Amino acid sequence: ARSGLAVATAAAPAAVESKTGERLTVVYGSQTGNAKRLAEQLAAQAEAAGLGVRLLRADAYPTRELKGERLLYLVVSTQGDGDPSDDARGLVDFIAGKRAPELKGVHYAVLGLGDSSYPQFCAIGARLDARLAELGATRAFARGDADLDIETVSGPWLQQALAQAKDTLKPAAAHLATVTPLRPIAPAAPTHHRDAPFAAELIGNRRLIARASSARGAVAADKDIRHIELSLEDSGLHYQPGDALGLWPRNPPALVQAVLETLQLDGDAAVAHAGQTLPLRQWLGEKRELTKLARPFVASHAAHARSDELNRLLAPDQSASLAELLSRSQVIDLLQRYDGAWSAEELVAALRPLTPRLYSIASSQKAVGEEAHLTVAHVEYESELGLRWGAASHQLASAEEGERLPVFIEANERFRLPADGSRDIVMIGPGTGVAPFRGFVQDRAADGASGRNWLLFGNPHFRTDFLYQTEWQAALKSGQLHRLDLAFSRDQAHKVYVQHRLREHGRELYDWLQNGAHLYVCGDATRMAKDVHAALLAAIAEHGGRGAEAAEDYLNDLQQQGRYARDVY
Ligand code: 2AM
Repeated sequence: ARSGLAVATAAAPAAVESKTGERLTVVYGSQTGNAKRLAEQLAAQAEAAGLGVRLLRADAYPTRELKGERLLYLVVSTQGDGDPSDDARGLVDFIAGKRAPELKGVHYAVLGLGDSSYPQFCAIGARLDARLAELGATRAFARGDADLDIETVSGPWLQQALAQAKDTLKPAAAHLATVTPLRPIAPAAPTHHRDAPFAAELIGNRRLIARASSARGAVAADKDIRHIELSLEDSGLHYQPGDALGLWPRNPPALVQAVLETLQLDGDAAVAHAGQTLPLRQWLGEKRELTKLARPFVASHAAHARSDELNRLLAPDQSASLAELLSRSQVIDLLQRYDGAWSAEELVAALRPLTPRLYSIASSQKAVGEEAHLTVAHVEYESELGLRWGAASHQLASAEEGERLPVFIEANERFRLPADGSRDIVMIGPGTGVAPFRGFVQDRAADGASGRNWLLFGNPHFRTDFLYQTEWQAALKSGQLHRLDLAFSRDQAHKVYVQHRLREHGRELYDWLQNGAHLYVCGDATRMAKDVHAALLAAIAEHGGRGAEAAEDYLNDLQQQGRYARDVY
């Protein structure tokens, strides 16, 4: 449940350093909102229990106050390959670094969030946990490492955290003066949220790029990118440009059928699990992850299939091979490749709960009213054993007008247009990363913002992959878009990416930044965002006449000011 609690930001009344003693501090680092949600929940419960609490986003945490903490809880996520969330970067560096103070007398506990299909599962939580102990702080209780089925681990951890806080701290009443109030900003919690989604009607579903059709054997666009429009009418839901839409997907019925057939299980059989009884088909279609594979299921299936090959993959020295398997396989691949018998009950218990998928919203309500638009890459490919899909993207791509889909809004406070419309913005969004920038440009146009808008977009081919081509060209013509630089990677012998365009126009980029521009990056996290980051550093070094370290300081400073924001996945 959403609390109406706001985060004490850097602008909130500063706590008096010497009086942090009888207060609980909850700090979160969150990329997609899960860590934030849990931290808010914990802070609200502690506050309801009469304890003094302050809740801070990691980048608003005054690190000089670390050594004065009595009880500190960190709720932090790990991104893909072992990186912190953008908001926790500074805090993680500080705690890991040489300037971190001795922390004798500080009690703490860490809840890590992550995705066990990556080898560096919950690495940031683990690193902070170990380092705080090294600095002399006392671990109040064991770290939790929550996987995508977050609640399994976060539930007990939060309970323990609350109990520990009650034991350690005196109620706040006697210490009111020392408490930083949690300022409510949202007057009422929205009716619809993650745990109570809105059934939104699909009102538009069109292909954005042409699939190969030409008899002349022209470039084959093997990708199916969709422009999806959903109605939020009567939902009470509102969003800001930069926010994401959460969708509770269901698995493709053909995939559920394939699992049932492979395991020779009856889809109509009633299965009871965790206090709920549903037909197996419904468990698999609506409640369990089938399109993602994680280590725990591989381990269970290794036992069910008595497979030496799978058991070998689970050995510590095989982690690279296991990671490779996890990244290119689904549950069905494992079941089909390694014969093993499962009962319906065991299967439901072993599979992870289905989790919502987030899509950056590609529209502004100032332009589209009670609609939300999405740019969706339909994941569909032929594997050795048959056709495979991504759950949410396949559901969206195959949805017909009039169908209703369970959705909610996930706010993304770190990816916001400048409050001052006269600021310039630079938007770097290759592939479907362009989505939020369509919303940005719509919003600035509706506001009559005077700042300039510069978009850098890239994709394989001009002819087939120029997403929203006519809209961008119209926006250029009408003056809503001021610069458009394109990187079609496969239209020439050598690859051209958005970061190459950044370097080519490094001088202008630097001038824009010096002039107060805000920078945004959206799209692929593992390769693109890292390469773009490096290109930004290089451009700043070259055109700002700075050394590598000074360029890094410059970019860090932009990030601190909220002028370098990323929405990468
Ligand atoms: P490629 O697939 O031709 O290599 C959207 O996916 C676009 O991003 C594609 O044109 C893709 O090019 C490109 N891309 C791939 N790797 C990238 C990287 N490291 N940095 C920037 N763009 C990249």
